[in-house]
Amino acid sequence: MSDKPGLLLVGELPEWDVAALEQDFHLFHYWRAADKAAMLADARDSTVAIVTKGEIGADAALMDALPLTKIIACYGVGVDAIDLDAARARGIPVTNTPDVLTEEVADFAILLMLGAARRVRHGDAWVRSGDWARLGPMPLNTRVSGKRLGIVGLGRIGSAIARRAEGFGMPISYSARARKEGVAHDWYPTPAAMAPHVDVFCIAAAGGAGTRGLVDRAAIEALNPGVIFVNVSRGTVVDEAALLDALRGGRIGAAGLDVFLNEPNIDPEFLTFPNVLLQPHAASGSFETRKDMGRLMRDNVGAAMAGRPLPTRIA
Ligand code: 8YV
Repeated sequence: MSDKPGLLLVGELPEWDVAALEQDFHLFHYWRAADKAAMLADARDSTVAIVTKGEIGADAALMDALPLTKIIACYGVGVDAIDLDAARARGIPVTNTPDVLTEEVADFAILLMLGAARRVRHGDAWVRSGDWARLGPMPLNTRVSGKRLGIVGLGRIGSAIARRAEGFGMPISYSARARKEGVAHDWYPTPAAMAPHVDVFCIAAAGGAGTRGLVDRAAIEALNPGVIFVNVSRGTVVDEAALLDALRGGRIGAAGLDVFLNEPNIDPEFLTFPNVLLQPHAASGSFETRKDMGRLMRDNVGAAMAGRPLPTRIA
């Protein structure tokens, strides 16, 4: 038995974070445990920290299985998959990794807009398949610059997307519960109210109970035909059945999707649409950003162990 305190890794982390954590902790790699219950029983009397990821979270049962837990540190900004009420009830602080991924995710939203509208997948396949030489130029696609952009959720990431879109000459509107002080963009109280006024519709709202199904069937049915549809937030924010109906019906011109319900086992129908650019929840996935996220996550864990204030406590 190790004399180091235990730390449960709920999901897989890059080797540099694993190596750094191993200096101070005995790691329980929960994500690769064949017998998860046995691992929790092993970890119970020594584990003082749970490290999880945005898309995986932590539930009350996990917290109860590790009663010495002093922190749940999320490697990611979104804590919607963590049962925050359960953590609060047990006096366990929760931290996340805000700011360090904002610009990266905003870059990715622009990439999805451009990649979907300009049919980047199609162009790549056109070259590789020999269609270029055989058939000539690929079919035409859709411009992004100057088009009207609507952003669902103008938080840190939504605002960073808006800053970039200004460089593309895009008139910007946003939907949010309340108008944001000092923001000149057009405001709509709901995605459905905004939908008819935009050509590019981009979801950047935080996930969680408060935004579940926020982009509802009414919003999807109110989209302009040919709209470019992008989601870099959470699959839960969208009525996915309505989105699939709109894709099937040809109402959406192109979509760039990084997030889905039931990741990574997404609805296979998404694979059937040639005008959808699919990504595996990868918006924050550059070396640089993941290193920054890991550092911030570890700073939070270190602070919890030392009894110092937590740098980015969210609950
Ligand atoms: C993931 C994310 O956490 O920050 C978030 O909320 O969803 C992502 O950055 C990332 O994939 C790490 O697992």
